[in-house]
Amino acid sequence: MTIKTIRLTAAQAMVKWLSVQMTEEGERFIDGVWAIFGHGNVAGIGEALHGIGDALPTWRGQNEQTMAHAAIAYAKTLKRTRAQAVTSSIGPGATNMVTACTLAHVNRLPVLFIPGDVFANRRPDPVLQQVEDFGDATVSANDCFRPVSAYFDRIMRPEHLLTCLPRALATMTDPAICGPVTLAFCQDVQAEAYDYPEAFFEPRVWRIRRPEPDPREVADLAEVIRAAKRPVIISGGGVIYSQAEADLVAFAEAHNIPFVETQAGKGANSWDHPLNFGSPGVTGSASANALCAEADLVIGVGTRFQDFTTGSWALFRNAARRLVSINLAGYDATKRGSLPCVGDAKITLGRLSAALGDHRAPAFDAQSRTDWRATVARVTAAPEADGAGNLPSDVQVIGAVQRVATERTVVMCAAGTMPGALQVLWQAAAGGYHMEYGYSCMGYEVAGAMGIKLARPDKEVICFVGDGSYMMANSELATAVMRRVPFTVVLTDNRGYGCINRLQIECGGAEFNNMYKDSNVEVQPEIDFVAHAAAMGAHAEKVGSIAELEARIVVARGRKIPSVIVIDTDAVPGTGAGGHWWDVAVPQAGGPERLERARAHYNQNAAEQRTFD
Ligand SMILES: Cc1ncc(C[n+]2csc(CCOP(=O)(O)OP(=O)(O)O)c2C)c(N)n1
Ligand SMILES: [Mg+2]
Repeated sequence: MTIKTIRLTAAQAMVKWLSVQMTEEGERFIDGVWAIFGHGNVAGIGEALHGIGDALPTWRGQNEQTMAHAAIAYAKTLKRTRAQAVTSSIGPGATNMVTACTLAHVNRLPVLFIPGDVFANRRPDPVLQQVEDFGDATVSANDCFRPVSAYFDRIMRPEHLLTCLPRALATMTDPAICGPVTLAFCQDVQAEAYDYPEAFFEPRVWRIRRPEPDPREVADLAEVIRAAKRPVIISGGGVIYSQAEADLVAFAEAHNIPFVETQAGKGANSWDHPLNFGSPGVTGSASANALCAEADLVIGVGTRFQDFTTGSWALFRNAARRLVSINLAGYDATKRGSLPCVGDAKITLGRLSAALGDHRAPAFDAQSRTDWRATVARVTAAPEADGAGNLPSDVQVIGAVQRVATERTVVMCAAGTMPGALQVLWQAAAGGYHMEYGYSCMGYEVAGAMGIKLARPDKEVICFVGDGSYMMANSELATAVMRRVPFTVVLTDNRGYGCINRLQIECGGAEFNNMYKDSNVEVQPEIDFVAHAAAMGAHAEKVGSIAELEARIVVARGRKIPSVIVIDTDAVPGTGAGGHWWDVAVPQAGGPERLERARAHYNQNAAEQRTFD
């Protein structure tokens, strides 16, 4: 039997194969490829991408890390049903992506990383940018991707593609092990010709499966839920990835169990559902935290119980508390001694509900929820004009955006004051919240906003970014300008790393090296963010008041390019409501009295930690 083959370079084979991997909806799973070329990808992958044209589009970014951030935000917005690829040269282009790859890994999001790699044939070694390891000839800079990829491979022969590409897609579309894939592609191999079987390039549909739970685990869960007096549901990001938002509400309603939403899970259901008590944990609402503190049964659904969710395990204080965990990953389902139920959230909630029949948990007090709503209204209210010239707080900025937000609005952020403040205070419409708080990576914001808008052009994307995060990475703004991807950036300038400054104070430290005023500089900077953003072609302006901010966000809706609205804020006030202790290790010896006080506070809270059920 002769097998029909087609002669292609390995790079041509890779892009041809990627272009025919489809979703059930008939779209490419890999939407396109972000690329910055250099040696190690320009001649091989670069030529192949040019050749394939619109069948797998290529987009040029400004920085490998941030173009990967855009890819990550795209996949998160589309609930992991589609992804993008990112390719770089060898060396610094590749290692620039390691942070983004880690971010995707922590958040369990699919991205295909294709860094160029050194020559497999080793003829020209050491090539420009090659790491030379004295003791291990197989080491390259791309080994940095190994611990932060869901699947890592190095393509050292053209025929490796036959096995590694299907594995790559299998990983990215597997809901239990989903994460970034790194295919480090040796540069000589990219250019090498090979006779690939024609059948390899037949279009293939990748279905994202929904694993059934084990009926015995469902029965176990039903039994503990029946016995619980004060159960609470922790609704995590897995609820969104499983598209189980309505199922979660149906379950909560049928069995009279209130729910709280984690950072990754926030916005799965609208804030105003009567059973939605807000967010739990370090940056949680008072109503959610009261519920969690008293709960005798904590039902995690699609959550990995990150420390912000658990208040560093000091939040669930009921001595009789029991943890259960519904999760696709056995790893998460069995965490901390929880009673596991491994399965897809949507399917599992249905099975569990059937097992519970007409069981309803005892009545609970909903007053805390009403009180909390009043608190939110109070702290986010526009400031009274008192003529004193005080700067608005970040929380008042949130209030301004909230008052003009619509059902179309998606707010997003990643690091700084705003993620915590938004988790506590933002009243999210269903699907209106995008927070990268698995890795909380400064510099995700601007590029992430572009990724969200690319995934959902019908949405209004509002990006909150601090002056610090903006300074760290902003240049994809230029990409968004040239690609005509509009979103609104609300840049809160408090002249430094405000949230870390507050953390430093809380931990008993001196104010040091966070705000410019406390840093080793000759002159205090006056960074003109408006001029900076405008120089990249964005619409940029500064507003002097909360009322003006509201008005300018509305006007920005009509633009085809990003709008950057800068507002000076007061760095001192925190959220002023809600919250819970966070374990940040305080020096255990020496120091002035403020350190001693912080230490006493720390020890008191650490005593509340319960790290195993
Ligand atoms: C890449 C990265 N480096 C450092 C940190 C630690 N960090 C978290 S928030 C923050 C300061 C953020 O400052 P800014 O963006 O101005 O926000 P603000 O807190 O002032 O509102 C720092 C340094 C991080 N999360 N990510
Ligand atoms: Mg700041």
